[in-house]
Amino acid sequence: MKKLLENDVTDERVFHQRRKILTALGISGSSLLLPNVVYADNSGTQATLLKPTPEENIIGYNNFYEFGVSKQDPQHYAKSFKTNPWKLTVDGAVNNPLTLDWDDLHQRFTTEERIYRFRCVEAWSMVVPWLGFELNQLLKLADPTANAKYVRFETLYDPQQMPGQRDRYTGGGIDYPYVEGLTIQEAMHPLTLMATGLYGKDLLPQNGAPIRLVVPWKYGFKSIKSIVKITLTEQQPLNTWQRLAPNEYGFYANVNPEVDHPRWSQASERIIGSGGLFSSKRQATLPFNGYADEVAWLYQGLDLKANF
Ligand SMILES: Nc1nc2c(c(=O)[nH]1)N[C@H]1C(S)=C(S)[C@@H](COP(=O)(O)O)O[C@H]1N2
Ligand SMILES: [Mo]
Repeated sequence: MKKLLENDVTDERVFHQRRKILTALGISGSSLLLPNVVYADNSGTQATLLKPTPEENIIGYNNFYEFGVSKQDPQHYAKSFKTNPWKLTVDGAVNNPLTLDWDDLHQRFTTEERIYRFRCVEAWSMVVPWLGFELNQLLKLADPTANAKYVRFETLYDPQQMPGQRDRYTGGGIDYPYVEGLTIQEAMHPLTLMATGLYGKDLLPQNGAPIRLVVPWKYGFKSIKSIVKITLTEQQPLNTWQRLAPNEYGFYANVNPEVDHPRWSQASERIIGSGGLFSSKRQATLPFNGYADEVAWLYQGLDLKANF
């Protein structure tokens, strides 16, 4: 990644040290602005800086069913996944359809660092120092028409490279390609990120290289990986997990400790990287994953129990 300031961060210890220094200087996460690098805490209800999950956990404990359903599969089976050259098209209800290549995705937009909580619907969580740009930058370039009510995202379909797409068993029964969707208001929200890196480096394949969505107030499955197509639509897209199990997964998927999954509680979460395999700590799950101050207004008047 060319214009990246985090290039000089060589290891995780240095990364944490630098953050400690900034804290000591009284610089809070959300107010610190360096050229092209924004440390956005954005935690809403919690003023303290978020401590990133160790890198080895973020790149070694993954959900990416195209590469297998166990948490270690993606790191193993995505090793030689080709992410450059890449093509991302933006089409549908836009005045200016686009096709972007790998260089566009890494150079055309203002890249920042955003440290976000990440909460999977399976009740585990991490804190990830993403690199990326606001999705609204890309959408503004495409210039949505008045008919653009929703944004539909699609992952690459390439069974040759993605073993999970060849086989119902290893692919978790999903009908590929993986699809996700947001309302246009959610997509334009400044917290909604297109991530191209983490921990100061380009994304690895298991985390959704070369470009993936990050919507920090929603369950992790909304944050679709390795995107090749973005389509502005008038109708609400049918997302992969809702299609597979509509009684368990909805369109909105906002993190909500008060609405349990039919098979488990969503009131608390296991903190990945907080101990050994059997000793990790738990913490209470926050409404909208801690981003309620920023995003609750998007859902005024919406029944969040019915629209899970
Ligand atoms: N294409 C695609 N995107 C995906 C998934 C997937 O299986 N395929 N899994 C989702 C789920 S359930 C989660 S929790 C996050 C995991 O992201 P991470 O592995 O980078 O932590 O990716 C999401 N995006
Ligand atoms: Mo997830």
